[in-house]
Amino acid sequence: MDIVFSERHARHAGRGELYDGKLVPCFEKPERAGLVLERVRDSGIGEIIPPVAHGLEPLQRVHSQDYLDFLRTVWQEWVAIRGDIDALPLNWPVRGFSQRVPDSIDGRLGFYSMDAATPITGGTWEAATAAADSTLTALARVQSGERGAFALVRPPRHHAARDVFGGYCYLNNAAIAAQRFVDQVGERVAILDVDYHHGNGTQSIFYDREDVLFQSLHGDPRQEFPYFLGFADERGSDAGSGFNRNFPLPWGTQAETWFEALDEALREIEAYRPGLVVVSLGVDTFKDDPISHFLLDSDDFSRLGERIARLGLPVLFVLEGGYAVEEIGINVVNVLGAYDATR
Ligand code: Q9C
Ligand code: ZN
Repeated sequence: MDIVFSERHARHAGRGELYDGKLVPCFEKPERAGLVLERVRDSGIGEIIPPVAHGLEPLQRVHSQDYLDFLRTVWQEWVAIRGDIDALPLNWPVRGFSQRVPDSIDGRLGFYSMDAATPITGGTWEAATAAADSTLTALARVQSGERGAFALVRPPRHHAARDVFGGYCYLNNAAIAAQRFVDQVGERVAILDVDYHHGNGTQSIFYDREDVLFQSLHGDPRQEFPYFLGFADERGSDAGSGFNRNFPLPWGTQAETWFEALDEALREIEAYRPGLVVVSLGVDTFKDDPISHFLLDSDDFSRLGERIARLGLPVLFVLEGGYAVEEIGINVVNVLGAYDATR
């Protein structure tokens, strides 16, 4: 399997996030990608190739132009006023507020975001666009006949919506790739989101569409971030009715329960007969993940790779969360290695 990777991910290195009432070092840090890369190299599961630039057009198919302009320019404006410290939002246009885009930089940071855990730094745009290019390059490998490809990218993506950043995500690359495939190939896409957190951004982008099926297993939003989306009764709207499926699971969920939900999601994907499966591959379901509460073990990630392979469909894997830095490389390679070994 081809693995697409760019060193430019390291340009995004946030200093801090607001967590449990404190500004703490970011959990989503460059070492994550380094550790996955090291394991991928050692395992010999495939060739590591650099991304090809794809420009802004594929991003514009998923994100609004005003949001892309904001992300691209916000740092220059922020650093001129505040100096070289991370930009973090502090105010949000909640119920009863106008949805007008403010002129003030603090107002716009709040308008385009959903949490105070997702800093914008001098290298955020460069890293996020490199991740988009890597994902599109991996997609091109699958489109040219590879059975699977892996976008080894950060920052992650699945919380980013059409015009919202948050949950450590800025551009929704899984959605960008799915849309690209629909545009270029004209076949349907299924997105399987196995990150511990609900992929609220991906869900919202495709919620009213029947040509992209979204299936997500995640911590129950009654207990877990992102708190306000990811409930079982969210089944899609309009033409998209029935093409969104959430499996919210409680803290402490063990492998057995998790795999029952996975099998149901896989059955629905099989019945949908997509031309491509995009896997939002978060490994923060691991038992020792520092911010999560599921109990999967490293071997369970091999079982996941096997079951995905049994679909017999082309798969684009994109890295999402996973913060137990020692083990994330092992867990990711277990998924990919088992996928490759299962025919
Ligand atoms: N007390 C991804 O895994 N903070 N994002 C949660 C809960 C945000 C995770 C705090 C977690 C975002 C891609
Ligand atoms: Zn996550």
